[in-house]
Amino acid sequence: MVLVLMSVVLVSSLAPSAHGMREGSPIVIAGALLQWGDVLPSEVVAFAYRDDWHQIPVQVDERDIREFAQIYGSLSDDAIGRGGFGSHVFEEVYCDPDTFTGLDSNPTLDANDEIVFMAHDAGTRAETIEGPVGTQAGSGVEIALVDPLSDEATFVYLFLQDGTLDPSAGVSYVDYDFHLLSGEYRSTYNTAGNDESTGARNEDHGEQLNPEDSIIRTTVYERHWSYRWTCDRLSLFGGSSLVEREDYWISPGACSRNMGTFNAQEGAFIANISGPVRAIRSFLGANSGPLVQVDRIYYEAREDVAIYVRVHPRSAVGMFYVDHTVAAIGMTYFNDLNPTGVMIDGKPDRLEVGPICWELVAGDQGSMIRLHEMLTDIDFERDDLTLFYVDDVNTAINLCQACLEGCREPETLGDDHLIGASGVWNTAPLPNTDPSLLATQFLTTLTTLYYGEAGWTPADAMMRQAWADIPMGVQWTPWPRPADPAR
Ligand SMILES: [Ca+2]
Ligand SMILES: [Ca+2]
Ligand SMILES: [Ca+2]
Ligand SMILES: [Ca+2]
Repeated sequence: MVLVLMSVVLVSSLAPSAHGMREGSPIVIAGALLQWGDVLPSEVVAFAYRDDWHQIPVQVDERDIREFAQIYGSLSDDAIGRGGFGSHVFEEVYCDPDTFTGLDSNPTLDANDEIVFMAHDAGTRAETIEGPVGTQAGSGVEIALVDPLSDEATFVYLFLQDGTLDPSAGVSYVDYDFHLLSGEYRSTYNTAGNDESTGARNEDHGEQLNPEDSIIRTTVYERHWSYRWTCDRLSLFGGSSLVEREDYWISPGACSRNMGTFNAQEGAFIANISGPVRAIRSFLGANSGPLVQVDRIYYEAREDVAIYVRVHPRSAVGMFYVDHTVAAIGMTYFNDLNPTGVMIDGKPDRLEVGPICWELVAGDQGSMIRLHEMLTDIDFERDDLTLFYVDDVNTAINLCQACLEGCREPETLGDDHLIGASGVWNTAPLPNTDPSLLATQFLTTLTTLYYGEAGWTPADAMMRQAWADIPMGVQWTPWPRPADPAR
């Protein structure tokens, strides 16, 4: 693939020896922490001190409260214009001027906006009281990152700039090209999920709506999206795609609901944001759960996926699972119940099943870790959660099909195999979690993915599990400190 036409220069910041600095992990700070008064997000710049000041990339993502109906594109006086999904239901979301979500109603850096930089870009404590060139005197804030796992502290300094600096520091860790085949999002996206020939609501097993050719690219991994829910390519270091599908089943082989049916009906994008520190792909709509929300946040070597399950009662929660391509044959699959691993070779394996915390897929092609977490007030039992794992090129499990353009015949997307396919399977019934149906309970599943070089072992997964369990301490103080002696 020729990369010379890329609009930004992707830069790698990763150093193999930087494990103690939580390599690949972001630090996200709420605007509420900073007390600069009315400043614009573009005024914020970040520096690390390593014998001298070095500018590091920083990003501000604005958030605001929105009515879901607005995100679907319904006018306030015409709530049924695009289906009226989520009228009178509000949530704080990422802002995007190119979707119906629109800009933050407060253009300054306000309390719910997020400032993000990478933990491993931090440096030492500044040995000077002179701020960096291009910054406003008296605006400095020292952020101390204290890692309880190592008792080490590293430092990042935020400043307001004078207009001469670029907050990206001239680099980009991730580039997201959201490309809708129909054209501009607001004028062409079929948020109502209507059949384009009849104008009626599309069949749930009907044609896939709103095709895309969207790419997320870093120096470590690349993802390609063909529909709102469908990532049909995930490659590491420019290699072949290793993931054939990331799909949903209510139980293995049950195709009444899957990403094909999600794509066929109503949905909307909340926000598409590209770099320099992270990209955000945030969207809504899973059949009769129009307020089901997915936030996928992409860093250079990590991806955070939050699925806000907002839906009427269902017979089971089900599972999101990952299925690999034949290019993954030869890799090894591990999880915390099966740390010795099994070979991904299309031949069945014997695994301990039960609730799992982490998964690792590693081989010459590179390594992928998935950490699993759940935020909920539903009383799930430990036995409700189990492992789904199938490695079988001749699987007897029914694989779902979807209607592509024109819907002549439903087709199996990708291949006919389950290759090292796995996921966290929640077999418990799901109570009402849809706020538009006056739900009183909630469920959010969180998955943190790390991508890296060949040869990661369970120790690499356990270290990242520890990072998730014991967050980095973040302390801040004005800089230079008033008590600092003049030197
Ligand atoms: Ca805001
Ligand atoms: Ca704002
Ligand atoms: Ca096997
Ligand atoms: Ca497959």
